[in-house]
Amino acid sequence: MSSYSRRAFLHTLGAASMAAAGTSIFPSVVAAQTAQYKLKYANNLALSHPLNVRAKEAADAIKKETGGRVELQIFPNGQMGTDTDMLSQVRSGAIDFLTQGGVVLSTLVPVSAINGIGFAFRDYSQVWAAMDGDLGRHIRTEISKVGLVAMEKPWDNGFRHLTSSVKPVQSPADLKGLKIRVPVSPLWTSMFKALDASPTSVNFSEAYSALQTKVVDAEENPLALIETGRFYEVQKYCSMTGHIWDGFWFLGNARSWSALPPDLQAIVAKHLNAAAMAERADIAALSTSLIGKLESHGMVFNKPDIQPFRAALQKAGFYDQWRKKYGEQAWALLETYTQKFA
Ligand code: X2X
Repeated sequence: MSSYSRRAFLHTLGAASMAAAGTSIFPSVVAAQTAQYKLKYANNLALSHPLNVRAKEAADAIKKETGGRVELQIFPNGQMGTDTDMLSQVRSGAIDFLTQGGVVLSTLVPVSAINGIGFAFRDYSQVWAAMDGDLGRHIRTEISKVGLVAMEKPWDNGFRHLTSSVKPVQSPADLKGLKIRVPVSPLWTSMFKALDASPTSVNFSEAYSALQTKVVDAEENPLALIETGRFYEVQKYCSMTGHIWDGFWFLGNARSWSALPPDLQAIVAKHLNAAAMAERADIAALSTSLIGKLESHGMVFNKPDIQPFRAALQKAGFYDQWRKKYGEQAWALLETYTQKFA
């Protein structure tokens, strides 16, 4: 992964120096380089992930429609640091935008993890009804209280599945003592502890090496990330649990956002939200088409019955505990879109 990011970086440098060399010959290149608003956008995903592919399309469309006044500069692949670092940077204004999972953002905005309650959503129709509806609106309001602006449409990360280098997970008993990497988030740790596993919080940029060096034996992520993050190189089994759905909020620093005149804000928001919709379709397609590809890389798939996992969480008091933490109002919003937990 690191040689990949170095290549991407060199490629970027190459493009920049070519543009610089061309400036005296092509004055239009100079114009393109002097955007009035240069907005730095960082994320933790590989360049090949649909999120970066669609973000690049949005950046091009924004540049075009604003006549070069707004330039969205993309820093993918954790180039700006770990998830925790990037969250501080977007709050301080060192970067202007960040896409971050709601469940990770919860270290700052607790309710943003509520969509990650284990086995809450049955399918995407429930997910998008909730996230584009009242639940998403409630979370965005809470996000706005910490100096951040969330674009209206969350992007998809996906339904998460378990991977392991030691054995397939077929029932809750297989999780007992399993050393599993989870993102830095209280909800995740709590859920895997309730399932009797042994979770360790690791930022995404360090997850691959934690698996490679066997600090942990397992991790969990949507298929698009298992593929673009090359986890199949260090993981053998993939158990299709779909235990958590999480998406990415497109977060802006509130000061950077309000520095943009309203007409430019409208253009930026329009293209980012449209890109989110396109990215959702990409992920939905990949969530089935990638199985064959990952099998060809040697991964072995199984599909456990999820009822015993849900029952184990219930029995461990997981749902009751988080219902109390989020409060009745937020919990009721979640249950408007999912089946009831009690
Ligand atoms: O860290 C992860 O596993 C990731 C990339 O899926 C999130 O951002 C939650």
